[in-house]
Amino acid sequence: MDKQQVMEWAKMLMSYKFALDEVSTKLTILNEELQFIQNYNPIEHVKTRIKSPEGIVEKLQRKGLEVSKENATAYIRDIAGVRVICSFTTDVYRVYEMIRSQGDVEVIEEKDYIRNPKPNGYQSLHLIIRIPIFLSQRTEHVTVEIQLRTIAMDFWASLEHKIYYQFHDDMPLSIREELKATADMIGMLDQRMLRLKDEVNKFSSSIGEISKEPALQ
Ligand code: 0O2
Repeated sequence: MDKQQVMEWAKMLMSYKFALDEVSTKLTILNEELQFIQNYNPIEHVKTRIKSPEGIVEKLQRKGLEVSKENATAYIRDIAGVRVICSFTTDVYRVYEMIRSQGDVEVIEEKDYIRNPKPNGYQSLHLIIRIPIFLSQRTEHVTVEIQLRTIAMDFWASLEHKIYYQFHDDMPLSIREELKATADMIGMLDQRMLRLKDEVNKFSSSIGEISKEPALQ
């Protein structure tokens, strides 16, 4: 790669970094506003990452595409990635609705692996969005992948990711089955937590207590 190409890749990655900053700010505003008006934060935490140049090259090659900046922007849609971790499944869909309804956010793809988990048990709600970033000379529209999931789903996915990297496609059947069984438990755990939260809220409203603690919404 010559100096000119290195500069072009660096400029491209900078645009993705700005897009991540935009999305992070949007999520912070939503969370802080809800904290202010409802005393409740649907978002536990947010992680962002830019795919490394090696990761982009590897994905292009895996897809059988020539390694170029143009192909990277056209075909790799998770160069900028945001992971939003919520307490409850209801929060995941609430944050999803809030993102979708922002005027400058264009949702170009959705994959609901919560309602339809992957065969290995993986659960998350994935969105590919396009948002504008305003530069000194022009406006660019940049794609960002947003993964929304609960704390429990994140726990499972992190562990599964590590295990997958040890075995790749040669994961022993017993481990695959155990992972699927634990994913089913995660699904049940999330449902029980949701019921528990509803129970707590019903109890709190029945005693009409004005609590200083944040509500479980
Ligand atoms: P990394 O290292 O997290 O970036 P595409 O990205 O469209 O070419 P695909 O499979 O159609 O590929 O996209 P999908 O299903 O939306 O998944 C993309 C990302 O979701 C993955 O990115 C993972 O982060 C996560 N993911 C998907 N399936 C699984 C899974 O079974 N287990 C875990 N732990 N994570 C998963 P990358 O680029 O594969 O990896």
